[in-house]
Amino acid sequence: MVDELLKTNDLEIVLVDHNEPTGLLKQTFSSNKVSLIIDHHPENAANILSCEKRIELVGSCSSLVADYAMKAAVNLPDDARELIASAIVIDTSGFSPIQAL
Ligand SMILES: [Mn+2]
Repeated sequence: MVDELLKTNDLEIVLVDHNEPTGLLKQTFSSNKVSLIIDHHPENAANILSCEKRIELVGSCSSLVADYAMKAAVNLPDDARELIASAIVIDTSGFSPIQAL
């Protein structure tokens, strides 16, 4: 699969729930392929990625994904909506105001 992706000239990578390429992604792809970051962790000041960023320190990154999709008028299928809602409930320990990132 990585070989196929490397052949894709117009490849765009979206980082979700982290804001810097790591592991295989960092080793394999140029950072200029990252077109969007959606994350709820503090950004490393040394992060050189200059793509579009949606970084807010909220309880669940899924909230940001849902908001991004709504603003982009993306009509998510029901199973994706259910998955996002479930992740928000889990990440926020049932909407607790005190949660870990
Ligand atoms: Mn997270």
